[in-house]
Amino acid sequence: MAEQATIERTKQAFAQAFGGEPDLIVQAPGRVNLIGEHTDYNDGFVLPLAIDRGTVVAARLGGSEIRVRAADFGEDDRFTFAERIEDAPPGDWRNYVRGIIAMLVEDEIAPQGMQLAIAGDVPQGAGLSSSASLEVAVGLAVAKLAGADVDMTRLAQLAQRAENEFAGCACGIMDQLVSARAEPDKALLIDCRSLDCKPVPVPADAAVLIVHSGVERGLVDSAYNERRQQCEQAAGHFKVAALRDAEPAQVESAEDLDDLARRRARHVVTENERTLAAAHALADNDMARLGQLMADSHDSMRDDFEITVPAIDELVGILQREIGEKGGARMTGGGFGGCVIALLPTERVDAVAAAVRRDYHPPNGKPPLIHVCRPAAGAGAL
Ligand code: GAF
Repeated sequence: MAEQATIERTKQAFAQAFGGEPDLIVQAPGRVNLIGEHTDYNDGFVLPLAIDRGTVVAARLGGSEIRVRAADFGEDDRFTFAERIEDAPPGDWRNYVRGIIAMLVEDEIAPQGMQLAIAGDVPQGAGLSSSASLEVAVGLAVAKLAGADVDMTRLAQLAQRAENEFAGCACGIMDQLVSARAEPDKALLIDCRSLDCKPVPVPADAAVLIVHSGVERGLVDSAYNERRQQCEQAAGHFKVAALRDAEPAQVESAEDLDDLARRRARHVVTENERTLAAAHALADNDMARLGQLMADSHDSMRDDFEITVPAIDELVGILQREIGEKGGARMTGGGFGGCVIALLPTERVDAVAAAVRRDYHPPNGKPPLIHVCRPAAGAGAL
């Protein structure tokens, strides 16, 4: 859920760019992942939640083309889908918008003419899924303009394809699905094979603490795509459809597997087990167990999947030391920078945040950005 100021900014941008009032306004949140990293594209399990930051889209039917104003960049786009919708240069925000609209056109859910104004408040490059929230928000706005009663899981799948085909990242379904289907005060245990989503209550006295490491994620799609390929090769080695189907013992005992492939596979199969165990621990309010699982997850990302960086390892160490057995901390998201998530008792937040400000010195030389929230709602009309 985006902030009120972002909603106001979107309305103003709409009035400036197109005049008058929109027909509808929708929002879709960014996300943070409690546990289950790089498991989604292995058909495995993830446990993310929506944050209180998102993307807002104000939309109106009309005209013969699609006109878009991106308030955050002061830039525009306009196109028709009489011909194939082309992608924009790599890294351009237009790819996310064009991508999801192209997918909706393929699904025959898109009006020929419309105006969209967009603004967001998910920090970019932080690994909090600003792009998924943009895709889902635009997709929902366009589907609603078309009068389509689109299923939210289907919308998330289209948004994932937009990211794969237009933005060039071979991402899994987690970010788009949690943005579309999250529930307030709950994390979502997602089975990324069946796409079943099970809400898991986050204890009322717990807070979600997100700390930006000060390491921007930047151009990391190639490293992400490489991990995905390594997982697919390992699945091929075990002759299974996806690493979700491999057993930890099988990974350990395979004789003709090189060290790198074994470590990549070990991360995924053990992370799936940890994610299922973490959902139980969360539901039971067993914060010590959850904290241990989060610590093990971080170690596995550092040693086996090799997606952390030294500054993040240090930040996680500080958080774990301060939180003790009352919660946990780990890197969250695709890796190579971005944010760390901690779950801890609300009453401990101020002391832990003070310790982070005192002891952690981000490599960008700025004070660490710390955000505290509770799990927010998924995408919807405002
Ligand atoms: C990124 C991807 F977009 C997700 O699909 C997921 O794989 C995540 O990295 C790692 O868990 O956010």
